[in-house]
Amino acid sequence: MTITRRTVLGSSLLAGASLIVKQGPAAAAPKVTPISSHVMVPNGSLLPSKVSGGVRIFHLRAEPIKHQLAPGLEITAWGYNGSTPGPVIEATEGERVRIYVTNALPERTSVHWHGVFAPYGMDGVAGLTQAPIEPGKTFRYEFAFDRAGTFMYHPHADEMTQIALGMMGMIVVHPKRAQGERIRDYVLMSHEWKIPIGTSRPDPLAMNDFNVLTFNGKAFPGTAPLLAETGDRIRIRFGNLGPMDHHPIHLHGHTFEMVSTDGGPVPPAARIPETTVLVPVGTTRTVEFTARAPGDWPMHCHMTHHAMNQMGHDSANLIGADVRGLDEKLGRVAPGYMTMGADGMSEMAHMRMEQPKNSISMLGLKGPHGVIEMGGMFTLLKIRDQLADATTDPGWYEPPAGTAATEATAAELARDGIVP
Ligand SMILES: [Cu+2]
Repeated sequence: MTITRRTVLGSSLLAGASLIVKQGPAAAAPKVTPISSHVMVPNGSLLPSKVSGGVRIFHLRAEPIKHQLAPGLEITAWGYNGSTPGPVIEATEGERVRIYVTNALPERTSVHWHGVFAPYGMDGVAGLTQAPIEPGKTFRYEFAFDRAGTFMYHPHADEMTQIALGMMGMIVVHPKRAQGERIRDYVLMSHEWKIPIGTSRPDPLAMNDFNVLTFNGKAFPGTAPLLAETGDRIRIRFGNLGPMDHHPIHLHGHTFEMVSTDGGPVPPAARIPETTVLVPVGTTRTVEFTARAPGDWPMHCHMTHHAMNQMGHDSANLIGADVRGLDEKLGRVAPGYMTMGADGMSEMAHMRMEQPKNSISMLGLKGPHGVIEMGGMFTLLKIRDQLADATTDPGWYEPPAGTAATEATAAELARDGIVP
């Protein structure tokens, strides 16, 4: 019996750790290819693992959790190992894995390995391929990742409730032969929640009117930025296990190509340049591109309601309404009453009106030039010519003097014959 030291997977944003594991006789153990590089998971983590007898071993715990979606909004959700989405499972093509799943939920569950070619009996469909994992029980799944790619995991028992409450995660399987390319490899999982203002329990019965949209379980301004240096190759692995909505994810200032889906690689001849990639429910979409220029480039779902926080969708439409006199009249019965919305909604983000506890309606973020009136499925790709280090937010980008939009001067208007 020999004892060897191997690196275990740590959170990409935390230091890696080491673990001593016992190994069986070398002759009996299948060869395990060590993972050469790790993906980065903004606001998330990697599921720790250890290798024993040539098998990579993981342990998922399905459990109720407290989770902060954004500063000011904490929910009671269900997740894995304390988070939603659960930690990313990372392995290498050809590797055999053993994944233990402990059910600490009040109801039965199972785990389906979405897109993975697992043996039928490991497919994780409660009642069909296996008995459900009852509360308090631990099941063992074991299979080999026989192809590289980006996949997902989620329950296949009371799916509507369990997924809506936050049970899902991503799987990254690296190719056996490392490509030798230096690349910033990011994982972003989308989700949507219905959380009535002032409550903390996502509504699993919701079929529309989702009001909090997240990347890796965070709504802007809770989303951590992605970082890169000018000229870096960047890979972003998007996954979507939201209940109902597909998300067209748009990146500013760049074009990218979709290089693979959970079905496999896209042949190079079929790749087309895009600025937006549609990530339908139940799919992964992996894009690659080069960091073109410094800036704090927005990346967000282009559905406007998905880049907002807790908007009410059942109010009267006041745009363009003549509300003169209304404030005074209503002020008699409701002192301080002020009609909003007649000139647009922007003012709400700037005034940050008082609102019920535990709610983030119209929560914006103070940027370098005023309030950024975005929320939800919105984050920033911060590119600098040089970063201090791989994980520290470099602050706001200031463009070189004379290269930003500013108010036109009278001389400029006169020069170009523009009459405002
Ligand atoms: Cu969307």
